[in-house]
Formats: sequence, structure tokens, C-alpha cells
Amino acid sequence: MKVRVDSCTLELKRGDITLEDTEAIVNAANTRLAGGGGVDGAIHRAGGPKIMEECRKIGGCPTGSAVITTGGNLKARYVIHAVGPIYRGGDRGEAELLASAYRKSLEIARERGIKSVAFPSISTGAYGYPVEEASRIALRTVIDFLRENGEPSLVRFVLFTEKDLKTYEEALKEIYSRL
Ligand code: AR6
Repeated sequence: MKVRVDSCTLELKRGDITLEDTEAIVNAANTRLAGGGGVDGAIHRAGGPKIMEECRKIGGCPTGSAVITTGGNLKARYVIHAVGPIYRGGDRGEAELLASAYRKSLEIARERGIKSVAFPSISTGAYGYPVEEASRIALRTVIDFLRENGEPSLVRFVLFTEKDLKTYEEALKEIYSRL
């Protein structure tokens, strides 16, 4: 599924983000930038040790923020490591922290002149964020950012399962039906 947001493109697809050829891919990292399972493990495996070396030098990243490294052996030139919140019921600022993780990633991309960015579904794996809620926050935050800034010119969500892709598609349709 693909929509225009002003002069930008917002796309949803199913896939493995480590194979993406966008200029940057976003990692769902942890505050220590220590690597782990899920998409984080897959990115470090596919990208090689250089990414972890850079993460060690950076040292860490607070929840709701993001940092950037090169992409090592990946097709993508950069990896933006975003730290989403651990879901603890929804009344501990999780929604704002999740939106902030997306926004910071996009701000970093914009500052660097990065034109295309692929996101995974941050926080909806090990961190337990319900995907219906998280998909609405993710899409709204990206759409608002693109409207305000007109860049990056391509944002692609790469969902790992068909079910997650469907959930994101439903959320995007719902947002668009209300515009
Ligand atoms: N491509 C795209 N999406 C993927 C891939 C992939 N190759 N692999 C998994 N996903 P998670 P979180 C999806 O757990 O919830 C790690 O240990 C997955 O299906 O990777 O933010 C970190 O080190 C899910 O929809 O990230 C942190 O400690 C989504 O990516 C912690 O987990 C996010 O799931 C972060 O947890």
C-alpha cells in the first residue's frame, strides 16, 4: 500500500528490513544500544561488527530518542537506532515516548539529508506494545512530520508478518478516511 503525503511517499510492505535499499533503516534498539533479539539482532547479524563498534562509542540512547551509525555491510548506508518504550499498560507515557522515537529518527534523517527511510514496527515485539495502538501512533507521527517538513521524500514501513501489515493498512485507511 502506498499513499502520497504532500510531496512525499508513505509506503507499507511486508518484508525483512535488513534487505531494504532505502538510504537508512531504523533499528528497534534498547537504551544500552547493546544489541539483542528481534529486528535488532537481525540488523547486527546482517550488518556486521562495525555497527556495534559505533554503538559502543556512542554509549547509549534514552527511551524516546534515536542515534545514527553507518550501515556496515547492509545495503542501507545508515542505521538509525531508535529506542521505543517497554509497554506497561499504557498509562506511563508510552504513547508519547513511542511517537518521540519515530520523530527523533525522522529529525536525524532530515538533518543528514537522508531521502529515504525504512521503519520496523518499533516496540511491538519484545517490548509488548499492542500493534493496533502502536500502528496508529507510528503512522500519525510520520504523516504529521512529513506534512510539516516535506522530507524525507520516502518513508516505508517494513512489517515482518502479514498480520502486522494488515493492521498497519487498516490504521492507515482509518487515518485517511478522517482527513
Ligand atoms: N525486519 C522487519 N521487522 C522485524 C524483523 C526484520 N528482520 N525482525 C523482527 N521484526 P522487536 P521491540 C519485527 O522485538 O519490541 C530487542 O532485543 C517484529 O516482528 O525487534 O522494539 C532489542 O535489543 C516486531 O513486529 O523490537 C530491544 O531490547 C518488530 O520488529 C528490544 O528487543 C519489533 O520487535 C526492543 O523491542
